[in-house]
Amino acid sequence: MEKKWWQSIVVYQIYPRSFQDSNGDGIGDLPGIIRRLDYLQELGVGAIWLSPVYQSPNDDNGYDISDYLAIMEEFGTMTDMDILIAEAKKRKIAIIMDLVVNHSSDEHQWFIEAKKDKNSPYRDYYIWRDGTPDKAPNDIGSIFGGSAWEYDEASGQYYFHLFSKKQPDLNWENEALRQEVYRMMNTWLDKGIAGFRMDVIDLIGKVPDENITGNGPKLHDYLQEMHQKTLKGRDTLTVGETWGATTDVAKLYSNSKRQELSMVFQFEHIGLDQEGYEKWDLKDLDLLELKEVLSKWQTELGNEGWNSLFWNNHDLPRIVSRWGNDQEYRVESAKLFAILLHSMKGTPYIYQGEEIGMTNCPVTDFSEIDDIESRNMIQERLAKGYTKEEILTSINAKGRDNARTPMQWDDTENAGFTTGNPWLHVNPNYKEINVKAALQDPNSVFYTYQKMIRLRKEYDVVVWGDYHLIQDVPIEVFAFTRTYQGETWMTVANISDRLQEIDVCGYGEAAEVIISNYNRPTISTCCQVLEPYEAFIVKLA
Ligand code: TEU
Ligand code: CA
Repeated sequence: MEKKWWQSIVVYQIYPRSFQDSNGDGIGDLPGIIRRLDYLQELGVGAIWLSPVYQSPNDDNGYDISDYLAIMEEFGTMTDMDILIAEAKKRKIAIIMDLVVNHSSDEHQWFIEAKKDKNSPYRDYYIWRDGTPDKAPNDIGSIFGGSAWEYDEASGQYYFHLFSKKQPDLNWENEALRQEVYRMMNTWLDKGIAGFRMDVIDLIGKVPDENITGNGPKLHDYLQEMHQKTLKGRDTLTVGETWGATTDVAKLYSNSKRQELSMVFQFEHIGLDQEGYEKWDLKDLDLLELKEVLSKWQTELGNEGWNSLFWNNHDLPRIVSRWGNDQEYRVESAKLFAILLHSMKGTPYIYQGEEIGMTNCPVTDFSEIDDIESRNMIQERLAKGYTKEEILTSINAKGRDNARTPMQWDDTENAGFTTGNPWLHVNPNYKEINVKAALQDPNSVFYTYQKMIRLRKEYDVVVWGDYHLIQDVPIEVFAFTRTYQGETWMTVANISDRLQEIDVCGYGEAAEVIISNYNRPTISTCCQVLEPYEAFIVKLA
């Protein structure tokens, strides 16, 4: 496989609303991001994935777009966007934009026209079906709760929405719609962005009448057509958000011979602490399963695909709170997750604040909750008889606001995020956990991320090495080797707050400590006792 620039970089995800406010209105914006580019350069990232910055009524914080070629007023102007692209480029940072084309906003001109007139050419840009007010076309549910069908009285038809009713699904069967999307993508690519993160792209091939939503029959035809019309001949990074991807499906998307995408986000590990169909139903993580799932993805793509690696994004709880220990071992466990993930094969993604070990931000009252997914769930579960306490437990564990509290820059009021009133509460632990403090402390989580990014640039074994899971260790210990051109590195991570012992000298002696979150000068692969949340990488002799 031809080597690509996006195989040896690390991508940093920015949720613009929460990153840096520059004008005191309490909302992060593009000038704020520009101000922080030097920080991202110091971290060492090669690309930024920007969550949506397009014009939007913000029913789902920008994932409901009313104009794909305009910037959300609160975030700035198109000039700001051009400056961001240019300033990032100077620092060798590529800009990857979010492409949300499974649905638009109901305030998009296309939908306004479509709703107004059954005979409008835009009508078929969306998915309409006959029905009566009390009987929807079928019982497909919205991912945000309730039916996926919304009745439109004026026309006596329903329109389809897999997310909120302000996010009507686009009809990819319509040729003109597809061409509009490709034109829009080309406009952005011509501006100098380096690619797209494609929101719920596995849903665009849906066949609602047959109850098919994900992985529809024409999905890959559309992606190949998209590639021909937009990406071909450009050196882009594209990553599809694909909740339903198996390793075989991931190869369909990311085998470069098929000319679709660079890679996909797979979510198999993300579901491991969930009981049943809903993420709100919690269960403990089974570490054996985590090892099996991640190892399967490491080995099964082989040379026919490429992995993305992530613990976090704007939809997920913070990893140190979720599977680490955000109290006594916050620093150790945050570093452990960095060392573990960033020594695997694939392109790693860091979600803003992860690099300083930001934590979940628990709430005690429904009034503190902003996110539409959580708010809809509250209504649904209250109606089903759940208690307030049960609902809050789920939201504090899995709610999307956890990741969306403002970035913690320093210990001044509102964490240096804004001089005004932040749109969402700042985590009160900002006095201790913030970028300024992290940069001043050579032992901070930040420098572990910085080092892991540097290692990927400097050592081929991190990028290309073959992965091998080490089985004969305690369940709590995640250990593997990577081997490339005769060189082998071993990663060991104790995902527990108890001591563990490993004896893996069969793999070789440790010749050199590459990184250790307990700053050990030497490490043995024979009878080595591991401290709580200890993680290291050694080069084997
Ligand atoms: O997320 C897709 C998606 O399915 C999520 O709603 C997911 O089920 C949930 O958040 C799990 O926590 C993407 C975006 O990342 C998300 O922010 C958007 O709300 C959604 O698409 C609709 O555009
Ligand atoms: Ca602002």
